[in-house]
Amino acid sequence: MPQLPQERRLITAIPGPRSLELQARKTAAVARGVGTVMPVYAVAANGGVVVDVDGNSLIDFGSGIAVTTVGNSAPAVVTAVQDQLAAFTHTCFMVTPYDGYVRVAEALNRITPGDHAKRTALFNSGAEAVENAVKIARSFTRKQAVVAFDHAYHGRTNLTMALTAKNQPYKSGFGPFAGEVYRAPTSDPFRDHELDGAVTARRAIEVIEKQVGAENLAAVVIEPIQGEGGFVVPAPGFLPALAQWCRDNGVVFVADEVQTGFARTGDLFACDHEGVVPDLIVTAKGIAGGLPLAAVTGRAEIMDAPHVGGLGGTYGGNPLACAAALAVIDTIETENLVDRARAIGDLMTERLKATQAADKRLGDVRGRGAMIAVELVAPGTNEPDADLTRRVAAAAHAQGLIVLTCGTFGNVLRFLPPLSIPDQLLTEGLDLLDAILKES
Ligand code: PLZ
Repeated sequence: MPQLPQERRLITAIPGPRSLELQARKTAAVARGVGTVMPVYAVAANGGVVVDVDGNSLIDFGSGIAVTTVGNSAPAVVTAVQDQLAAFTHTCFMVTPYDGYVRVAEALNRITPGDHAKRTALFNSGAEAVENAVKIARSFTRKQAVVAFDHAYHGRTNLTMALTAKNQPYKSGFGPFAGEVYRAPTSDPFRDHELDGAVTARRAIEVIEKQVGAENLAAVVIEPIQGEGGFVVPAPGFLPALAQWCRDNGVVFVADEVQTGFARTGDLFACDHEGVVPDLIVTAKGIAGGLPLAAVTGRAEIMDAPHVGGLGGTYGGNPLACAAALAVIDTIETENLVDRARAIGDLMTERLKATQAADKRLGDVRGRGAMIAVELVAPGTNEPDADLTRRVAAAAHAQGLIVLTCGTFGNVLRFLPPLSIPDQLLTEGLDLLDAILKES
């Protein structure tokens, strides 16, 4: 499809009449538990825009929650998937395999942190891959306990709900949850005022040692930058100290890079910013430009611990998703999207810091690369202002800007534009936010 006009264009109220009609049908047909942030029904998207059924063109600061990092319907992805679609759609890798899966594994082994021998296994969703990372770590260590962190998000399946911290909306009423999951304090420089990562790591390790014990602990699972939890970048030194403790204590260090991976943060992976080499790295979202794919990649001896036939699933590493992933990785490398993510981060951070200087409700501006957030608070405190956050997001939506919120306290606006967004749309989106903040 040719590139859509890269413009914000509102020709009806948001949502427009056709979207409202579809939303009524959704309410009648789709389970209520499946919510929608912005009930605007999409018909096309690329570059930095999403076009809806009413003909409105919206600026995309969400990338479908950090998925369309290379852009929606990125040309290389479309061609690769079309070719694969015409060749075959599915055989099941566990029945008669195909080279696309092997090539994705080779590519992930090459681009993920560390130059040790690695293996990869492919799955369908981030949650499924996190679960498999835990299975693999348990099989390798012959231990059972797993540690996750305050404010963590790892998914909605039973085991990953147990790893996820936040009750509403993810867990309430859905228990009992998987056992042998423990929670440790994390590093949140804005909220805990501790800028020394080693000190915060020590605090977490003490809880782990006292409440779990390394001799029982299979894995520490951590998002190197928390996503749903509020785009929390830990204090420098926190991740390296935790990784080192895991190495010294026979514990598998699992980095959940489902939201941070594939150039999003201005490096290929968020672990790269501090030279952290995880034993296992979990990826999904940005890996395949919107096709469902996820992976666990890691040290060969750990990955090879489960017995033959112990890992898999009907669709894991589906050929269409693999074709997409190969095109995504190629696009990131040939179009230098790591640099593009950094440039987007610089532009957004500079603008948002200027806004912050004049508006003390912006308690914190943070993030890395094209993963940037603003935490809204009562001026001069760190008391969350979820109501203001809701109002700003709603006003942005009404004006054709797709923004998402996050954070345990619901007071963080997060920006995850596709790396294919032109600067002029970034600037227009930030102008809109400035105007909305002034009126809110
Ligand atoms: N790990 C770090 O961010 C998914 C959740 C959206 P799946 N985050 C978006 C929602 O409300 O369901 C995520 C993540 C991290 C794991 C996951 C889970 O990935 O592909 O949604 O299963």
